[in-house]
Amino acid sequence: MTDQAASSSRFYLTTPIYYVNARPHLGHAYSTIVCDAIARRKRALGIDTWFLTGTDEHGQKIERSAKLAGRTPQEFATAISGEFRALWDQLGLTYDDFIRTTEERHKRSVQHLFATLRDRGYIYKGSYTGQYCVFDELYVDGPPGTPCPDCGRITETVSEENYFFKLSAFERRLLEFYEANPGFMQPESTRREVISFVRGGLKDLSVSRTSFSWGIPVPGDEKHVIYVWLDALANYITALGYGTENDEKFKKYWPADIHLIGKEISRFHCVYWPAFLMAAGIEPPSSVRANGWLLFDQGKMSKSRGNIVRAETVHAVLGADALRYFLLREIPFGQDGNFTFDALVQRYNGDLANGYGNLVSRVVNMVHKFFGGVVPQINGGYPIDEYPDETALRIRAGFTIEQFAKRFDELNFSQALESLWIMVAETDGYLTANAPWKKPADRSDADHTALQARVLATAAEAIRIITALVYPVLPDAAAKVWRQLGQGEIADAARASFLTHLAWGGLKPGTQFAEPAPLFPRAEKDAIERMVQIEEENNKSVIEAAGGPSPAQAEPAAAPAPTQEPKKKAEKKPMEETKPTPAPESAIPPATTAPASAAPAASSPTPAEVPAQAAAEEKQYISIDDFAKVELRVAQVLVAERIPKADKLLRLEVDLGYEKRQILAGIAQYYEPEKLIGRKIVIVANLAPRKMRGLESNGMLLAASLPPDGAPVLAGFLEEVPLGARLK
Ligand code: ME8
Repeated sequence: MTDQAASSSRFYLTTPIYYVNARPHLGHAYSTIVCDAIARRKRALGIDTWFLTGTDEHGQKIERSAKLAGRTPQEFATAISGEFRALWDQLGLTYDDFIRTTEERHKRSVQHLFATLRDRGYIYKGSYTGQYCVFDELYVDGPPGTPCPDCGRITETVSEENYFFKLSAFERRLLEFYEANPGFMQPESTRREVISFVRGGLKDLSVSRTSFSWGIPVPGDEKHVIYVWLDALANYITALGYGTENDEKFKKYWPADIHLIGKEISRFHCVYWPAFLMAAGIEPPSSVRANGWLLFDQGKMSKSRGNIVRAETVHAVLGADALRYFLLREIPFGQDGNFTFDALVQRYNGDLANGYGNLVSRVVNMVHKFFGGVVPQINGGYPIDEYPDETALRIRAGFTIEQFAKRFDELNFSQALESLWIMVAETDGYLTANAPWKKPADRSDADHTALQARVLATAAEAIRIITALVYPVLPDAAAKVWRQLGQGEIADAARASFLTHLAWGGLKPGTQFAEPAPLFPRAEKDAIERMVQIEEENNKSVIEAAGGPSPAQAEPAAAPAPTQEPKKKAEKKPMEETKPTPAPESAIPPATTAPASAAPAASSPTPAEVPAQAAAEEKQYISIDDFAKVELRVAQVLVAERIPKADKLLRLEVDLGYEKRQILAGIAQYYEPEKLIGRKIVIVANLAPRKMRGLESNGMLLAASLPPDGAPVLAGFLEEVPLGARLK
């Protein structure tokens, strides 16, 4: 984007649409906040801006999460989607539209896209047998048991009749497109990765599924549902009314200027999406920009790792602006960045409370004290030569306006803010050097008043410029300062495109200041403790609502094993001392906190009931020797099949490394047999053999049991483990 886009009259930007399998966390907030800051600046530059966000609600992953939570997929999706939207509203994010992929407008438009692709000869029917990662909703090349290249989880075997998209036909066109549009993908690491993926050769892509039904039916062949990524990516045009009579927005805003995404979904956005669009005869987006990962305790913040922090927590203690400032200032956009409460509070106190906030308060208070709150006229009276800093400040302002714009528009937010804070520091230094609060004995009263007028009017003007520039990042604080400076509502100024004519000299003498009001009260030592405590309590309530802690239930039917995340030993973080057991990925809020539209399943225990049940069960301890009698070992599923006339049982053949066994397991209602093949599980290896339905079972597998109906979730491992390894 940068200059070109900034000078065009319309701007369309999007966030990823978030999966509704878990509640929003700071990682989701990060991408959405970045978009909000961009959108605010564009609008204040007089650019007709459309900012889209939403939720991705179809697919196997959501279907399974809903089942585990004892809800219908629609109920489940509505509850979590409502949480995303409520959070964006709480944080004051100014999205123009929020799309849900379960909405009729989206479904119709996706079906139109599918039909268009088929009519244009890019979709054909075939059959797919291969591996699939449910967690990433990704087709993976390789034999059964192959781990997903993105998340490392063991893939499932899928064998289905599918519709295929002729992705292979786009290899050359995509490479030519990347070449002709060097700004299409950023950062550079993403660009290189995507190009090498395409150069490696593209196979046709399966774009429908038949083994489950939670999706948009293929038009004319309703036993197929459309592949969730085709469904999801299409949101960027369906929300604009593509393929409907009401497509003015599509005509006006497409192609998107920026699809802002997390780096892990670059392939979908830089390969599949432009190929789908080219095939449909639609122009690809202008750019895809990938943010890096927000890390916490050295790992990617994600619910399945149990290392999340919620935006609500920071909002409750320090406010939304503090969170926005930290994310944009601390993390160079495109790189991974650590989130720590320590660093957050340090930035808050250093840059906001003691920096900008203190500067504003000093100047506004002095204008009140010395000039009755009215901006004084700067008039001769006191020789300007003695205050060369004043000229320097004016030059600094001009330079900052330019540099901030350039850096911000390149999405280099961190350096943009760094340059702005140089101006904060210089304005502070200018005040201190001229000390308008102190009259030296050898200065006349008239000279001193002239100095005060000059220095305070100059500093206030510098603050006005800083505030206008920082508005997209600190909208709440900027609104307060704008009022204090007697400038009225900053939102009105933004609507009147105030950033297009931002220049030194806008603060007129005679302007009446409003009363000073605190901006960023200093965060005391307990701020960190309070945030940690809020997180702890939240996690506790999520776990209780889900039926008690159960570490093995991170997400449905997938052995969690993220491989590409840093494995460094985590430093001792404030969260660590008290970090609770990770809440399940599928955990959704108790009905009391869910939107009214999401009725709880009738049989779900209420949050109050669950702990009560637990307390009722009397604690019975076993000794370590008792535990040692149970031989728990790692095994891999080689064969899995249903048993005739036993609808709950599966027959498994598992490999313990040193021997193979047959085990019967009552999980047939929850796991498709073919999807278990290749998975590593945990079994009780020394359980006495017993016969069921005429077959001998030599062991028992371990699974968490979820309320309300005891749905099992198989235990698994994050790291690679050899077969037969003993659990102790
Ligand atoms: O991938 N650090 O949805 P999702 C930075 N539905 N950003 C993070 C993050 C972290 N730790 N965690 C999440 C999907 N994000 C699909 C997208 S789009 C057509 C479909 C942000 O719920 C980041 O933007 O897994 C990432 O790409 C997105 O949330 C993933 O959200």
